[in-house]
Amino acid sequence: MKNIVLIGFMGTGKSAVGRRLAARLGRQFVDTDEEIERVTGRTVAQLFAREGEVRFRSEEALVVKKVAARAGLVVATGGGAVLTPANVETLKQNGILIGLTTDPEIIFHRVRRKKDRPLLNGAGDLQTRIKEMLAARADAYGVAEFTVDTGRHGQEETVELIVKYLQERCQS
Ligand code: SKM
Repeated sequence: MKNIVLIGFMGTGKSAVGRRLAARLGRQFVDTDEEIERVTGRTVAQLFAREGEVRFRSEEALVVKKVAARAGLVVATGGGAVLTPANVETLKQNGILIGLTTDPEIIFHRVRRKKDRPLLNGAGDLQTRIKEMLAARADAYGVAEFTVDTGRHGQEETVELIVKYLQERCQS
């Protein structure tokens, strides 16, 4: 059984939807950011601050390989995991890539008070930063074979849309 892999920008709801989707399908849920924190004993923010993004990305690549070696999981990936083509290849080998997206304004409202997203905590206007990052990453998130806008659909509805897509995919 293939993994179901959620990809998309920070604040699109990958972890919350992933947890609900896993419960709905009776599958195990893995969040790659949480797994990195478990393995390294550091928070994502600490890893970025103390050891830099390069170290974080190498831990992320290791976790991606580990989850892809397992089957039947629902996986929520970190927002930048699919920026590395090798991660995409690895995740696709045994996984169905599902995208979550929404408008920059909605993302801004969801993430503005969070302090655990180092790439959003830099200098400058947060809304502009989100817009620029989303535009720069559009192609990377385009690898998803099915995408849901979580600004238009609530979490339960998003789960049901994904389940329906998976059922139809299975039948075709
Ligand atoms: O994986 C974390 C980390 O903060 C980097 C990131 C990104 O590049 O979009 C998203 C988060 O999930």
